[in-house]
Amino acid sequence: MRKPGKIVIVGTGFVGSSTAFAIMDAGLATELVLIDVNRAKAEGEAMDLNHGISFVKPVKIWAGDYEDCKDADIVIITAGANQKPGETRLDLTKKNAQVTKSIVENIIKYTKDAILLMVTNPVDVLTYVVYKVSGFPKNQVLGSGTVLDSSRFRYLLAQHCQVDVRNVHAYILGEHGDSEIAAWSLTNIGGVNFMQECLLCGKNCSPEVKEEIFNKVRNAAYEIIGRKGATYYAIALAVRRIVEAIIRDENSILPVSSVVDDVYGIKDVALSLPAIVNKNGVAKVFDIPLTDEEKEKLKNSAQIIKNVINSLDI
Ligand code: 6V0
Repeated sequence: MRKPGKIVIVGTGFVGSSTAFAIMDAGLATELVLIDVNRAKAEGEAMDLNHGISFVKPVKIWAGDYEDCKDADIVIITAGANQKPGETRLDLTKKNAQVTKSIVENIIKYTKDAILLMVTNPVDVLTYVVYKVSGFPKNQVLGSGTVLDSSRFRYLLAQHCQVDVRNVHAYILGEHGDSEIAAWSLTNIGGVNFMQECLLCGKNCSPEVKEEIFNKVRNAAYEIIGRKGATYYAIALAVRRIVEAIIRDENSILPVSSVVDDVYGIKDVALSLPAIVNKNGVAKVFDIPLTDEEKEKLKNSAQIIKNVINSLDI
């Protein structure tokens, strides 16, 4: 098992600082470096976290610079603008693509070995930008993808069925955004395929109920942003989960975003599919058995991301 290592977080806003807190609390790092263009913000977050250090496993936390990416196991990028009310994730693209490009150019001056984990939105497009700008192998670049969306999906299904969320296995795939798809055919509760028969009530949910659950997943970020201005706790826990899978070499199956090599004809684009995550990053992307309708929706989602990538000057 890899030892808890050095983790760098670039961007210490809501998402970056919540992620730092989650990683610190989980004892996943021995060194945690915070970098932000607003140096005072990174320093303030480091001070605040350090004051709780006596309550967690030993970890050194400091506000650093890109030189600190040397020897890092993982560099997490959460820097950039966030979604404003009414703004789609894709609206953010041009702004955040330039920010991402300059950050990655700085990171790769100091490391060729770190796993680069993208969180900034639109996460699939920017995961691709990280891949292109870094020149790193595909396995070494991933995005948080639909790990968060899948957690929202599992939570809502668990609520609907009144069952422990840990017994619900379900994936949101494709874009982390408006074109994402619910892979209903893969959904199972307690080992029973949800589409055949619900383990709990013995019936099938109507298409209307399923559509309502999926709409709540897809619109979750808009709903939260409309109320509190940003989302950060659940994404921080999703990132912590990905980091854990890497640091502990878990071979966990997570729907992270990565640049895929010909899945249903989809290639040269980053999007989420169930993948094995371990110390090497994305070890394997699964060619999962979807229905024809789900495949078409996945291809559509890939095309939407690709169109945005093609419109960028990177
Ligand atoms: P925020 O609170 O505005 O923080 C962004 C931080 O980035 C600020 O502290 C900035 O100073 C810093 N920053 C900006 N430019 C640079 C730069 N060039 N170098 C270093 N630091 C820089 O935003 P918040 O933390 O709420 O969101 C960050 C990103 O995460 C946004 O793009 C969100 O849309 C995205 N999210 C992604 C999610 C996902 O599931 N992938 C979920 C929630 C938010």
